Amino acid sequence: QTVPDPRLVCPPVRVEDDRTGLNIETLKRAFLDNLFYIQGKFPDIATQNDYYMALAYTVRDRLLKRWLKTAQTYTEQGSRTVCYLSAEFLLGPHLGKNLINLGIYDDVQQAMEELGLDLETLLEQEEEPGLGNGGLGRLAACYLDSMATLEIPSIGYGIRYEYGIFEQDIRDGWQIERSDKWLRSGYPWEVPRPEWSVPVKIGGHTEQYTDERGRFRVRWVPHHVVMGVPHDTPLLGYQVNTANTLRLWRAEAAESFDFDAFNSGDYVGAVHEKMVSENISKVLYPNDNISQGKELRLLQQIFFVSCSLQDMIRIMEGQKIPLEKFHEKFVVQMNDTHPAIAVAELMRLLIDDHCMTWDQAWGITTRTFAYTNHTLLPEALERWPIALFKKLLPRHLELIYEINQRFLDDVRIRYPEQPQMLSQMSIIDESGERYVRMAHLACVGSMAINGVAALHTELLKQGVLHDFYEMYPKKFNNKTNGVTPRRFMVLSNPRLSRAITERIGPNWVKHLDELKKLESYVDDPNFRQEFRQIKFDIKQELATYIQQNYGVAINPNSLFDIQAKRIHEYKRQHLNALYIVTLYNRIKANPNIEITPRTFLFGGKAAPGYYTAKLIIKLINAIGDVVNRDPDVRDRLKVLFLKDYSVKFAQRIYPAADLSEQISTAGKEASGTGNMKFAMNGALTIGTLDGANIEIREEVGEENFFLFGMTADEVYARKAQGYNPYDYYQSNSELKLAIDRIASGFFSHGDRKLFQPLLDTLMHRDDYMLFADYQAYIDCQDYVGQVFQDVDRWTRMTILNVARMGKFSSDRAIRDYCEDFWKISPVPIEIEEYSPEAI
Ligand code: GL7
Repeated sequence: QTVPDPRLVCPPVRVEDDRTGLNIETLKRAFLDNLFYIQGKFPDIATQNDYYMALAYTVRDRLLKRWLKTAQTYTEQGSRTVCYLSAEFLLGPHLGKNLINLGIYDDVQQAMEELGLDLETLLEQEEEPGLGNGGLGRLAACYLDSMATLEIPSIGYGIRYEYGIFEQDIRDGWQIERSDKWLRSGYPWEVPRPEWSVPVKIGGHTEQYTDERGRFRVRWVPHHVVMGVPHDTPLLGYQVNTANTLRLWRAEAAESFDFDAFNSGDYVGAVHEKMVSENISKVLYPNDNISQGKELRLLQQIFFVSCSLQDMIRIMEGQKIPLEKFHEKFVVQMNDTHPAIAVAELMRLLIDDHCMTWDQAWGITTRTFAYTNHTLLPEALERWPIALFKKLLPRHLELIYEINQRFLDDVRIRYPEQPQMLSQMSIIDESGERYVRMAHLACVGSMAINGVAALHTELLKQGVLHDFYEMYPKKFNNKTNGVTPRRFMVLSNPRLSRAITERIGPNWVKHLDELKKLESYVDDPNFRQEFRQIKFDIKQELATYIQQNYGVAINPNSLFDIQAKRIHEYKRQHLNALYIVTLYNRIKANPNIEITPRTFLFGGKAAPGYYTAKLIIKLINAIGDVVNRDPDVRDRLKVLFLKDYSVKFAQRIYPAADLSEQISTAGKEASGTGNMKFAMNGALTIGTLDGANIEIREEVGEENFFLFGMTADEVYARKAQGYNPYDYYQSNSELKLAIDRIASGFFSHGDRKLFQPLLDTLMHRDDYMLFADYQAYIDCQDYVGQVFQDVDRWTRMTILNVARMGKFSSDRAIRDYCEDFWKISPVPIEIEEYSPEAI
């Protein structure tokens, strides 16, 4: 270790220092200072965005000491670290979360007030980095929050997409996509680290050679090289000093490779090459649960995986840990198969670049990786055509062939009498055009394989990964998903959180199981009254927002029935729509019918190329247009599609819900995490026995959950018998009436063709079995309406839901990962000047 020049050693930072101090006066001074020196504005011409930026920098300053200290501690201790590899991180806004985690939310609110500013307005300014599609990307963000809070050394590795998930607008009832410009007004939360850039090879060919020590080696001569530039964001835990790093890679052209063109005078050609390289991190693929198999997507995967693994090797070198200990220093968790190429890339780095033998490299690799599967949907399983692989990753393909050959030798020994096992389990699909099956590569290369809810893990073992389960039963385990209560309760629902803390103290925020203590308040009239009042006030605020932004008046006393998630046929937003049409038909048949007033709210994006999902959005809007205007309906029904659903908007939605729609076809939703966020905020769930719904119901009690529909086994059995949706249509008069009303053009200005594709699919295929579940859903919804009238009963149910959600904290999930196979324990971070309590 070199001794630093004493003149360059930082003086100890004082508590009242403008960059670290946490009292209100210091915060104000720091804020004004940043407004002047960073935004370059006097207050009289500053915009709300300038104020937001000044505040963001004020808060960022207060993270830095913790962040650097965290990294330094890990380096000094050589701490074992989780590397969470994910193509998506759906972070949501940082400012509010950082204020909560630093414990300065109220003080900053007051500081802003004293400056004549409104913290809420400033929080609204933040454009969230929408670097994910839905549940999978948000889960990664919740897990990083929990790892920091639990003081677990971790690095999140991903891609710094210039364009995140598109912005959704609705025009004439249709979804319109607009590009997302999250970097437009500046992004204060990251620090670029160009000095740690790494090269990534693409294309070309391989050559064999014998090295100076007479060893047989392979050299990869790439077609070109792309540079990955790390952009780091500190992620502070809740009331701890730990601030872990999210490291996102941005693609840049390697300087050297355009020189030839440049020197020969083709300046524009050289710049063109640069653009092509930079395309890699340009845009997030906007598909949720669908694999499109595009070349650029494979490039994105190898790009961030290679950068990340090279970065890990650099970190080990910096800490002087020999590379043989890679699997002791790091556990690499693969979030789905998007990073599964890592198995081949680590082999390549260890063998080709670091001269290890095959067996040594394979020993390390298979002790390093763990794979989380997030879906059973066949259209989401990634496979890449061999030809594409060979073109972009010729060396990886060779390595995968070798991995596969050795693996199939094991299969042959294990199943000498069953030759079909070879083709079934092979990493290469040879049934037609040849493909690399990424899930098989992930399974062979990992020490642990997990599903994301109990049912999902069971179905994996019985279904898609059955052969791997037979062969490696000990690798398989379940890790039911969780969500962070810091963002989805404390930040998004401060009033509920305060009411809870007043009763049971503040510890529940870090130990969500303590919510159990609320059960003793379930009959307390004060608490019940307060609980109801909070829900009502939040509903009223949402009603005001809707009035202002959509010009639709909604009744805050009505039942707020909300389905907010990506639009997908398996999630069955159109089943929900069929109930709305059914209610409407009942009103039209009998205008004085007694029904519980309801407001149906939808939110969620459809993949731009998913036509049926877009048609479902149009259908919901079309129904809303008619129902919301029909005088017969009075204020009993309102239907609204809320545009551009995002993490930021979700935080407003969950607290306002009475009823949470979790109505996927059983066996299709791996877990769901919105289901947890709604229930934590006192919504009751109407749901199928799918994903984590099953475990939520187990926890809250079956009497506090509205269950309907077929089980996953019944779904398979019904399909096997030969399912004919048309029979249901003909024999169920309310279903027929609902379908016929849509088909008649009633909701589409007489256009009978508009919804026909959707209706045809339902009547003749109905892959997601809406018709089979229709009656059970209608009955259950009618029952929900009745129970809602019984205010005492409903309140009791909602309190018990909140009280029993402890299991669904992402802290519990992360502890399980740590204990089960990550084998990592907390590393507390000490900061000289303050104790965590003082934060
Ligand atoms: C998903 C599942 O669909 C969802 O049920 C699950 O909660 C989430 C996180 O585990 O992962 N799988 C998937 O491909 N996407 C998901 O949201 C996009």
